[in-house]
Amino acid sequence: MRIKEVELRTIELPLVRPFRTSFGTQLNRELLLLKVTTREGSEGWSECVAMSEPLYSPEYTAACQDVIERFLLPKIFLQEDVIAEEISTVLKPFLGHQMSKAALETAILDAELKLNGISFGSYLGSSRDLIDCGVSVGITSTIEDLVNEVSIYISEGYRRIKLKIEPGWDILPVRTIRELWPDIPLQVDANQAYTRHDTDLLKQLDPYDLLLIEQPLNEHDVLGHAMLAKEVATPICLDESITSLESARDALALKATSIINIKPGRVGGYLESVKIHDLCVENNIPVWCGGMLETGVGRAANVALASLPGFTLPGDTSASSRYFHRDITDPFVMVDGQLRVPMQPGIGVHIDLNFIEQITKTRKVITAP
Ligand code: NPG
Repeated sequence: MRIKEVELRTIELPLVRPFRTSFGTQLNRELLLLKVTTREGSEGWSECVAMSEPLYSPEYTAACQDVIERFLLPKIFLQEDVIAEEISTVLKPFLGHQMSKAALETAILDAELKLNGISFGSYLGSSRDLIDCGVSVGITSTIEDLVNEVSIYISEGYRRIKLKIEPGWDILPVRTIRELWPDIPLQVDANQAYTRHDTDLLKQLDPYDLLLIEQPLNEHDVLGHAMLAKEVATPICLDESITSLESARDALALKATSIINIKPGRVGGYLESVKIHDLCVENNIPVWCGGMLETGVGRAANVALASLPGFTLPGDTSASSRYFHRDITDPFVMVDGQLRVPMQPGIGVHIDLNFIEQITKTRKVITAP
């Protein structure tokens, strides 16, 4: 393919309710949306999952736009023939910036698959039409608010609940939810809020039959996770620490993680995600698909990824209504706790351009030389 132009837009959507994690509170979702138009007449869409501030990872929306415009796109424009599977190699000289690279690769892959009439799911290796949905529940002001929110999700049919935790908001919320719903698959996510000194505290989660504790320690403390994993009975699952196939391989070798959360943005794209999936399948390590408060554009591709055979645990792949009053695509509607994998070519969803126009903060079109 030859690229004709790339449109970079920042959009902002209010969240249906504030989402508090150990690193901050989100009221809105600001994100960068990419549209790649090719000379062959195909259009590819993606969203860059970085947040507006570098709190979850070092990347943030404005920096992503900058690195895409300043370094990544000029490099891609030099390619005679742009092929999605070659993008990560082409961009390898630029260090880091996984979310920016993932966004570009995904938009190009979407354009390519649309041109060839292939859906994301079949291209990635989907093994089912429906995926199980989990939901991630933020830290609330009171236990009562938490119970109310979890009750809503359970009545909507979510098949797994994930509670955000931090020091001071851990044992009590977990005990409360477990006592009220003894059978619901339950897990927790600390987003790096604890240290190696908190081992005894984290051991106190063991009686509550959790599926996993996600990223309790700093992303760089892979050894600390391996040490912790020997002490606690609940499986440790890494998120922020896994930024590539190599880091996944190392974390598994160290026994720092026994389950992996695969987030395509965090690891540089869907192709790298499939490689991590394959590595985990070879090693009998369950994986699940993480979420970054995506709109329907990112969700479509995530749902396709989550339908690969190694994704044996429900992901943070919730219905559009969990996040937004109105989505920028046809909404993802959950039926009986499941979402349907889009079957149309590419990401396979209809994009609501009128609505996108209404929520656009900035728009820039970069034309290939
Ligand atoms: O359902 O998309 C979702 C949110 C899932 O909890 C979730 N994401 O640390 O995994 C995380 C967390 C997150 C949200 C991280 C926003 C960064 C930004």
